[in-house]
Amino acid sequence: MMLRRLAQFLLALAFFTLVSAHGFVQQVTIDGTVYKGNNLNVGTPAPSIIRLVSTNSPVKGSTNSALNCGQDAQLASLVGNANPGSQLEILWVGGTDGSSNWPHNTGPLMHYMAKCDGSCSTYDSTNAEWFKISELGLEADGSTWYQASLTSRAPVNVTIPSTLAPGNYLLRAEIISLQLAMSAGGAEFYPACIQLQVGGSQTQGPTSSEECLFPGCYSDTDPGILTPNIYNPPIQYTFPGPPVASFVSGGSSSATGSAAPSPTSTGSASGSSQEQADAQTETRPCALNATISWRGWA
Ligand SMILES: *[C@@H]1O[C@H](CO)[C@@H](O)[C@H](O)[C@H]1NC(C)=O
Ligand SMILES: *[C@@H]1O[C@H](CO)[C@@H](O)[C@H](O)[C@H]1NC(C)=O
Ligand SMILES: [Cu+2]
Repeated sequence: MMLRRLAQFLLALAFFTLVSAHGFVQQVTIDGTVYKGNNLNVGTPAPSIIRLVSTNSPVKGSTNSALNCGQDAQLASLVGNANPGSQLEILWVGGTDGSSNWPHNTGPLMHYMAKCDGSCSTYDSTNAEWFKISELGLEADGSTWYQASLTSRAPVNVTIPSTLAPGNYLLRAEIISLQLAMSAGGAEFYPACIQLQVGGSQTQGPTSSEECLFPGCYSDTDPGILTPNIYNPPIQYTFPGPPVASFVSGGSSSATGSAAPSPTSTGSASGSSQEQADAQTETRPCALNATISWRGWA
């Protein structure tokens, strides 16, 4: 058993030293309209609705200012048009140009929105009041994370709340990867901000108790961020941050996924030991130079 895992580790090491280990949002589709983002390190970015980050590396630590919109996130020059009920598909890719796929498979996908003061193309989101519109954790089998489907290039689906009042909004997409989250500070945060203008004539929004700041919404010891038992089924996962805002009803559910309105998702089924081994193999990339990762293999 140990030898097999060692072999898998060495294979993963060989593979992942060739490709970059983390990723970023490369494209957003709103009701079928494609909005391309920029690849990383491109020099002068092309006009986009996606705020460009400086690196594909994760944000570490719940008080990190980059938790807001990502590492060194720059204002983008465009805004995307959306409406209440609009369907967004967010494409996360690996590396710096999308030639590889998203590498991680363990942890939640969450989406927040915040009102911009004026156009989101000029809005400094440091003090933005974020409210949660969706959270995706484990699929119905209780052991596969929605995040795992990103490793085969599935987009993340999110719906603009069907009763949201019109205005300028940032959409903050976030992946948390938990493969190193057995110790405080180990969780990897990948935030990304998308600039929108929401039309329509709806009237609703969050209450102030449903809003928080980034950093501010999380703590390094939240049960969904410090997760020592994340590979021990049955997995009991508690999403960090505020609950999905109460005005967001069924509107946050996509056809395939479900935005669990409750803060906890419980898995009862335990995957086969091969699935578990595969899952752990795939989590190696970010563990490469973290010696603590060996604890799980010994
Ligand atoms: C988003 O929807 C597509 C199409 O139904 C599906 O293939 C994909 O798996 C979904 N993404 C996630 C992360 O569930
Ligand atoms: C490896 O460690 C260095 C220095 O601590 C860090 O900057 C880098 O992001 C780490 N790489 C990975 C893949 O975790
Ligand atoms: Cu990574």
